[in-house]
Amino acid sequence: MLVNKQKRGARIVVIDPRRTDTVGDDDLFLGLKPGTDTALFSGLLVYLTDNGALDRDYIALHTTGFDNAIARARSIAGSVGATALATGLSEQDVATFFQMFANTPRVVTLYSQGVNQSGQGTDKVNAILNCHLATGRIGLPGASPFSLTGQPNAMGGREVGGLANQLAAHMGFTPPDIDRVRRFWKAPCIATHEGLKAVQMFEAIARGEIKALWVMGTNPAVSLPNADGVREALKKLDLFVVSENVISNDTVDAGAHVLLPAQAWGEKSGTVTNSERCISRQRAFLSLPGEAKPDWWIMGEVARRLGFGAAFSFTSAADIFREHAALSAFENEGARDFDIGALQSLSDNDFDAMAPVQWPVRQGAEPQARFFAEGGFFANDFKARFVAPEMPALRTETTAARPLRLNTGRIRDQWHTMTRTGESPRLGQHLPEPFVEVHPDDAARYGVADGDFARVITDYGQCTLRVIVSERQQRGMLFAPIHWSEANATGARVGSLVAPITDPFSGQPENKATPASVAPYDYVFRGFALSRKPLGLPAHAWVARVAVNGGHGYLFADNADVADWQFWLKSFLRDDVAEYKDFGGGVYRAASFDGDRIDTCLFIGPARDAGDWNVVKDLFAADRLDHDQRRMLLSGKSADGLANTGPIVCACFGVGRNTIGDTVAAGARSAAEIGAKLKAGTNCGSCIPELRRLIAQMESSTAPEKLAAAN
Ligand SMILES: Nc1nc2c(c(=O)[nH]1)N[C@H]1C(S)=C(S)[C@@H](COP(=O)(O)OP(=O)(O)OC[C@H]3O[C@@H](n4cnc5c(=O)[nH]c(N)nc54)[C@H](O)[C@@H]3O)O[C@H]1N2
Ligand SMILES: Nc1nc2c(c(=O)[nH]1)N[C@H]1C(S)=C(S)[C@@H](COP(=O)(O)OP(=O)(O)OC[C@H]3O[C@@H](n4cnc5c(=O)[nH]c(N)nc54)[C@H](O)[C@@H]3O)O[C@H]1N2
Ligand SMILES: [Mo]
Repeated sequence: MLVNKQKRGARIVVIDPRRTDTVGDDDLFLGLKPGTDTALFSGLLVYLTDNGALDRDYIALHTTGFDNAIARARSIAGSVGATALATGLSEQDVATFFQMFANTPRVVTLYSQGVNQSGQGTDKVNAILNCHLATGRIGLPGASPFSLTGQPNAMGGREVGGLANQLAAHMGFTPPDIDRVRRFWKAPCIATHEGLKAVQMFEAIARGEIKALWVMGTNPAVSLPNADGVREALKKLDLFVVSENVISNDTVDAGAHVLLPAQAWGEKSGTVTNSERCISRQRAFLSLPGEAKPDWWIMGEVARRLGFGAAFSFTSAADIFREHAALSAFENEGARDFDIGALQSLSDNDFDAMAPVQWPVRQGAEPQARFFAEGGFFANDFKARFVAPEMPALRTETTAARPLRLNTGRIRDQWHTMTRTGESPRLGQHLPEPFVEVHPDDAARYGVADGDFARVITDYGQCTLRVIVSERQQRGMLFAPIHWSEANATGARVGSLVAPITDPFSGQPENKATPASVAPYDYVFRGFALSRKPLGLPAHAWVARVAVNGGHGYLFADNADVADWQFWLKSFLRDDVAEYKDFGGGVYRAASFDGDRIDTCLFIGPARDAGDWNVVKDLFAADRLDHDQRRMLLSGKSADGLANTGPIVCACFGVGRNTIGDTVAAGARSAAEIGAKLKAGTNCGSCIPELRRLIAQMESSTAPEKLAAAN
């Protein structure tokens, strides 16, 4: 995206209630009210219609339903002014966006969970698609709607039918599809109707209607809405099986009866499909740990024991792929887009050597790089349907008791429930603790302060999170990342806050707009512990576990007596503990050594003065401390007087905020200049937006004369 902007002058419009790192300096940022995308794109459709920007031929030849769609769009947002009112944007920004879209033939609309995870996600998508269909901007180079799938193999999951409302190979639950798959699989008892989608499935488990569950490759006790309810539901199962890479996570710990060890990414062999329909071989490059087996092998063994051995006689990933390819072509005749029939007879060697290939790969047909530019939609009449969306409205109201809306999502350096990324010391450096972002006005109004703790409460649960006060947050909204769980923090499982309201078609939960309140939560003491072995911290403390080099890290906060911590430490560390205590001042620091290196250390102090986590963490990682370092350790400061680098911004090269600040003070004025001096941002580049932000912050907070002096 950045290259496209720099090299080809692409202009970027970011539509998000929150100003994220995706927003660059000269981009148009549309900080709309949550859930109002349908109004924005309805207003756009009206504008395109009234300003001669429609592709009338495309509409006539390749679509149906335009008249209804435009009539509905007019009633939702019939003008620039009405759009501004409905979305909370300024008329000028709305008009700029509409003109840009109308005047730019090559426009791609990328969307993901801000659109999908909503009680009206399907309508939001339809409103976007309507604008692209109406302008014929679909399936052309640089002109198309583009749903960004999240999971690395989300497309592959759809191809094999990994959804409650699909059979395999893009077939649904229509009678002809059911019959076709039944015959191909010789499966007389095949399911004949859609299953329950995730949220409804767990509601059915809670009602006792589902007795057995097999969870594979997901951590629903963390990631589903009303996650406390999900955890309770799991306890009701007669049979609860989990296939996992990890021995413990919140779902396993909810009482799995059987835990099956699955091979992880890098250990297993198969294929994955990217968003542009490209199937690539994924080859194992790690040796197999312990008893781990591929998920497909585990399923095959279970099927065999249930008496279905003949249907599951696969001996390799290649066997499965050949059957999958054959089903995709079975009675297809061009009716289904997903057809890789030409690959159904690959030998084992050909499968191993398979180069990435874009589907369809039909037998005897030319490859097809693009779909839909000249119609040919997969419907009986080959036409796309305009769908008139419902009037946009969130399904919940804020109230005096829940005056804010909780938005949830991701952060740069963690993946989902952290079962893998949570083990990486490098990734743990950027944002090590679970947090909630609050607008400055809301922070003042509800009495919460940057760096302190707050309780976020909804009708479903409550969490205790560190507060980040930020102008990038919209007034009236909170944002909390989804990554932390019971397994790595205390009371920070954000899924427990989220309302289980879903879209009627997709089943996607409205994860980004739950009514919530926020209130300060005071902790008298802050601290951290580092140890070579995992520690069980006292239950009264709030704790976030952080991956560190050389052992295990814990950031904590507490209200118990400092002396209790000494007592706790001495319960497992007996000899040779160096201590500094000032119980009256609320300070306790202790360290034990194993030869020349730290074995365990504990730092606790009032408010934010426990010692410098970044400095002590580095000392802990060292194999040996010299005399000065050892002497200075309990001061919690760096022995060589080196400035603390601050929280890490560039995870690739471990460059901290303070170091970057010094470089900016010394004259660096762009991310490239910082990169040249410190290497920060020169590898993966994902910290470049943050580098730019730091420069902008420092420029606005530094008086011009001071800047001049620094130059
Ligand atoms: N680092 C990292 N990357 C990931 C993942 C990860 O866990 N970590 N997960 C992957 C997966 S599976 C997925 S699905 C993708 C998700 O990728 P995204 O969808 O980009 O991720 P989210 O953080 O959920 O961000 C959604 C954005 O939508 C905004 N939003 C909230 N409400 C609305 C609304 O009403 N309208 C609009 N227009 N925007 C709104 C939020 O403020 C947020 O910035 O990320 C993938 N990439
Ligand atoms: N509030 C809120 N909730 C959300 C979201 C949000 O934005 N807000 N986003 C939603 C989205 S888009 C997503 S994708 C989900 C993600 O939520 P989950 O899918 O629940 O999260 P992961 O941490 O990816 O869980 C994957 C699990 O599978 C295990 N695993 C990894 N590889 C393998 C394998 O090869 N085999 C097996 N058997 N197990 C494996 C991992 O250890 C991990 O425990 O969260 C959803 N929940
Ligand atoms: Mo996702």
